[in-house]
Amino acid sequence: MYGRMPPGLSFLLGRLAIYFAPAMAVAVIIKALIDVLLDVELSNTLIIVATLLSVPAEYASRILFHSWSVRRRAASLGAILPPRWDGRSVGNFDLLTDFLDRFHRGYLGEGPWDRMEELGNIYSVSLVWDVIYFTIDANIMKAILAIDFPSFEKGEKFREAMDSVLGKGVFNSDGELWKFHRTMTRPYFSRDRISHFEVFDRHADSAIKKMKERFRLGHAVDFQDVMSRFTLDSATEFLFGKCVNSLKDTLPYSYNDPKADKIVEEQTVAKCFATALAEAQRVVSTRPRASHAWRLFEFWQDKTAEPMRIVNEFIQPILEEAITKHRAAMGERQSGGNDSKDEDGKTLLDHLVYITDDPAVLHDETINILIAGKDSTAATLTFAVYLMCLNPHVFQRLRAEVLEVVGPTEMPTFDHVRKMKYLRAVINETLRIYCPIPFNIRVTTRDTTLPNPDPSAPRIFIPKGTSISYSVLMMHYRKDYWGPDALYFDPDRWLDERLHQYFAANPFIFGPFSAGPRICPGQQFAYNEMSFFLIRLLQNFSSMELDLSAQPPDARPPPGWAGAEGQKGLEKIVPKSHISLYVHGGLWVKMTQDDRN
Ligand code: HEM
Ligand SMILES: *[C@@H]1O[C@H](CO)[C@@H](O)[C@H](O)[C@H]1NC(C)=O
Ligand SMILES: *[C@@H]1O[C@H](CO)[C@@H](O)[C@H](O)[C@H]1NC(C)=O
Ligand SMILES: CC(=O)N[C@H]1CO[C@H](CO)[C@@H](O)[C@@H]1O
Repeated sequence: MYGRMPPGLSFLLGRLAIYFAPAMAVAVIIKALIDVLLDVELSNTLIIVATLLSVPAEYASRILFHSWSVRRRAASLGAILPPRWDGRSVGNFDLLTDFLDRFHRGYLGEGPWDRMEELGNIYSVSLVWDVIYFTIDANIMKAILAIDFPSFEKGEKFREAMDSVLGKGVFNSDGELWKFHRTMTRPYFSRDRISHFEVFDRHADSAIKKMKERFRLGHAVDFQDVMSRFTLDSATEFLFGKCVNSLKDTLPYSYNDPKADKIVEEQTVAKCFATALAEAQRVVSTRPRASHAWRLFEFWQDKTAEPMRIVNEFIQPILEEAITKHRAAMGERQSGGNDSKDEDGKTLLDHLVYITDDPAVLHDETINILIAGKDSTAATLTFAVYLMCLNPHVFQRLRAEVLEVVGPTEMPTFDHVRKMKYLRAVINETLRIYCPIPFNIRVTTRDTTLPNPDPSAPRIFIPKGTSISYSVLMMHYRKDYWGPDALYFDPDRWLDERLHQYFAANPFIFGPFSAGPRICPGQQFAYNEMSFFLIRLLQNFSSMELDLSAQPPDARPPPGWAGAEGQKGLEKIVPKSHISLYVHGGLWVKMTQDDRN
């Protein structure tokens, strides 16, 4: 529909067609009828003014009719509407600008999420006449993601905003198409992929080596940047069988490092690829905030076009090679050759070429999984190290477990990982406090009802076509779910009596990997990758600390945060989110090498 025309132009023309064309057509017909029947000539100006006025009038009556119809449909299902948040200005523009402003300047979740105590854990707000529900209720999320799954989809708005990057892959499709992609990628995730550890090891070693070189000369390292490279290199190797080798490039120096000025950064393939991929993701993640109107901000040019050109320059030859190789192998097999049985060594691409040789499908599928898996894993590792820097006793205790279970130099195995209870607790607690995908959204495919947080009250109505935004992060901070210390980092809550009291009693209060049919298929993969890396890191380093002087001045927490309850009051960095969470300006750290390594 939006073909090759500049996005903004096609958007405007489309809207004009929707709003003005029918009114114009009716006006022309009426004018013609009056001309013929009454023989009266109406002035063209009158017709045009009437047409223009009819548009807002029609829009307003449509809204009135809609809200009447919603109340009637709710009543027919015996359901009620949720509490409503009303701003002070027409269309609630004041709320919208406040939300956007606090999204940029405030702490995680500030804006739409901080009136839950007052309004209840679900409410609706009409932003520029578009009704959105917001919720942090575990039972409602369970309904959206699992119990009433068919009534919710990612929706057209999200899909269109993401289309130029994610295309039609599993992360970005709904309905039958989603099912097709999900089935197609399943074999890749369900396999017990022990051999992954060898790939992790190679890349973990490059990452640690790079950091050691810097620490030895007294420089700070942006750990977030290193993790982004580690997950990029691992993911490209798993998906394509071809690593971009971003860990081979020089690491950046901090802004205050005398070396920072002297380094001329070379534009390697890896750097261009990583930068382009990040830029494309940044662009699409900001689009939904402007609803359909994002196209106005990219009026003449799709801002993902250039970054995606660079990304594709890397991926396309790999896909073509895989297709060619597969065709040759098929030919060989027919002429009596043999089939490689080396399942564990297969990349995702190797699996996919058996199902399809459509380059577009292969492209979208691999890009989707790359994007779905890379940043959230890197974020968890980054925030785990950040939290260990803030809580040295956690670092020491985890290191003791590493040395006890794995030993100072042994290669970590899957069995080791399984035995390491404290490691799992640290990872879970990191995922709870800094949920890597903090906010998410679904759209209803039909009228339906949601459980009321107050079980004695009627269910809550949500009409077809309504967006519902849910925050797993904010759910993780609820004291009624997690206890009075919900806002504080404490891995022990996964090991002591609190486990049974809270999480074990209601597992839906913890949802970093989502739930239901669209639950993250990479969960086990991610736990393995993160566990492996953390074990290697703690074998190699005996202490770690933040280097706050290296943190860029515009990336430090505002003084107003100090003393606030929970992690906000303890923050030494500024956490932000695009699709996934990240540390604004990077996480600058220093670590001490273990003598044995
Ligand atoms: C700590 C790491 C990770 C976290 C927190 C995480 C979280 C999530 C979440 C919340 C979703 C649901 C998104 C939604 O439905 O809107 C998801 C979906 C997905 N994740 Fe992960 N993920 C992680 C790692 C990975 C890895 C390593 C991979 C791949 C190797 C992966 C592949 C996927 C895919 C393909 C989907 C889409 C599934 C679908 O829509 O059916 N994830 N992930
Ligand atoms: C079968 O394939 C393997 C791996 O490619 C190769 O080492 C082996 O020699 C092949 N065997 C035959 C009979 O072609
Ligand atoms: C960590 O969370 C997962 C769910 O993601 C759960 O299955 C597991 O039991 C938790 N681990 C610990 C140590 O509590
Ligand atoms: C880069 C580096 O020095 N990595 C080391 C980390 O620790 C393990 C376990 O002793 C070594 O095998 C690695 O060489």
